[in-house]
Amino acid sequence: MTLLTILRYPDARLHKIAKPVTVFDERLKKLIADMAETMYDAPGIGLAATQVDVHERVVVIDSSETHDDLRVFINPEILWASPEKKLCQEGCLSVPGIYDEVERPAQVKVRAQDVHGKSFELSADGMLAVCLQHEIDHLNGFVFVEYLSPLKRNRIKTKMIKEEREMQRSEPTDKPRKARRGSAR
Ligand code: GNR
Ligand code: NI
Repeated sequence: MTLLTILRYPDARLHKIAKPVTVFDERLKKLIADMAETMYDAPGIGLAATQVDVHERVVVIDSSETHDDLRVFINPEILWASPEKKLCQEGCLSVPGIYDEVERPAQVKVRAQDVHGKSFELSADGMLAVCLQHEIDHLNGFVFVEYLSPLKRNRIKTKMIKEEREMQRSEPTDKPRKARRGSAR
């Protein structure tokens, strides 16, 4: 098992559109296992492959209270979304520390494939419905902050870039400090 690195907004790779999975093999199983481990470790209730820089249509979700109900969605598609909408406070592992309200359809019907390539359909409401839509957005290169106003989004972007810079500064490196001084920061 391997913990994967989660891309942080505003990384351009979060806007890549993921390609459909066509081969259901051991490599896919390993990716799913590593994504699940990364999601539980974070901890989060969902993770899209896009967030770990794998641009394939793979999603893992565990929105259960007990963290023992892993669901895997390969090539997920929204077949139906309810006209009824719901506001939910959302967060994202790619935008750590930021939470804001997003309005989405309250219920969705999704079609996806399992790890073996078998197609299934699922009707979801509550947190699972929110999470499915949030993860499918990731596969389409969309991060939840893009639903917020440009003002909020720009504030978030600036904060994330600043934090990233602070993290780089305090991170240990194999280079002597002297060699790092000249870099552009
Ligand atoms: O862990 C997560 N929590 C969450 C809370 C409200 C709405 C959506 C989510 S998904 C998020 C994990 C994540 O970033 N998935 O892409
Ligand atoms: Ni997310």
